[in-house]
Amino acid sequence: MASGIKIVFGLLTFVTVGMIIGALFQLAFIHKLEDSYGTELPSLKRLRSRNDRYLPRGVSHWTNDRDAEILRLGYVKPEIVSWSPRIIVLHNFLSMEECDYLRAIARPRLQVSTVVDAKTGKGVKSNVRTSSGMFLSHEERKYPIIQGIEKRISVFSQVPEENGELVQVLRYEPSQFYKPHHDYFSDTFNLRRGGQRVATMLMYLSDDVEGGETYFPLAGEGECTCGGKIMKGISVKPAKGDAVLFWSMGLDGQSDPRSIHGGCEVLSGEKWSATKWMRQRSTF
Ligand code: PD2
Ligand code: ZN
Repeated sequence: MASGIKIVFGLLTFVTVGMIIGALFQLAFIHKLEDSYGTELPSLKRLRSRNDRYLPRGVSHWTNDRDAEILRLGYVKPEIVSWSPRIIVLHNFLSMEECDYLRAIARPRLQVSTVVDAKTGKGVKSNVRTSSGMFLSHEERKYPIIQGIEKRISVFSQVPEENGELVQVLRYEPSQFYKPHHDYFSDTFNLRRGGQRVATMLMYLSDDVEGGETYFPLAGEGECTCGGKIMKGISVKPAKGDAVLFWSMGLDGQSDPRSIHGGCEVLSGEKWSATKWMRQRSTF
């Protein structure tokens, strides 16, 4: 009888110890998995290691978080609007602070806007465009906040920073507009330094504007609104922080006449925008 009890006890002890050892092994296995994947799913880890072949060993895309901050990764949302002409809207491209900053430094220096005279290449006043504007200076280009914006423009457009002209800030009051035009030059004077304009990043700095859309009459097949009117083409509504990037050159390397665009009449509120034109070569 006593030996029967001993056998049962022995078996119970064996099973219990076995279960404890099994549980410890399982815990160790889970720990090992967590350590090797971090918090990522296995599929994400595989994807990351595939991308990491472009980086030196041991360097992560996210090691330098300052880059992610400058580029506003995770905030900027691209929306392709048209392939020909090439137009893409980058939602949340600028922070609210960046918009307010650009408006604040521009406001005291605004002057009646001009257009480029095709014969002389000089800026002249015209009823083609009735806004006020100013250009940031070379000195202001060195300010960290401006450098951040310029870097973001160059990364999203893949046009080097040095190919960019100085940023122009514009203000449109009610009834003001910019008639449809091409951003590429028709004169030879302006081609001398930097070559032709290839792309434009147009950033919206204010909200609560009625009208003031950026209008592309030769884009798309449908209709859109422009300054309260229904028109053929595509228009982009100004929304504070959004930007529209469009290309003045087609994939054939030629100036694209379909890139013709304008700023529709502002019906109410104030529209503020900032333009960065990008050239074929360095403008320095
Ligand atoms: O500010 C605008 O909406 C606008 C529209 C068309 C600006 C430009 N063109 C430009 O600066 O080229
Ligand atoms: Zn333009």
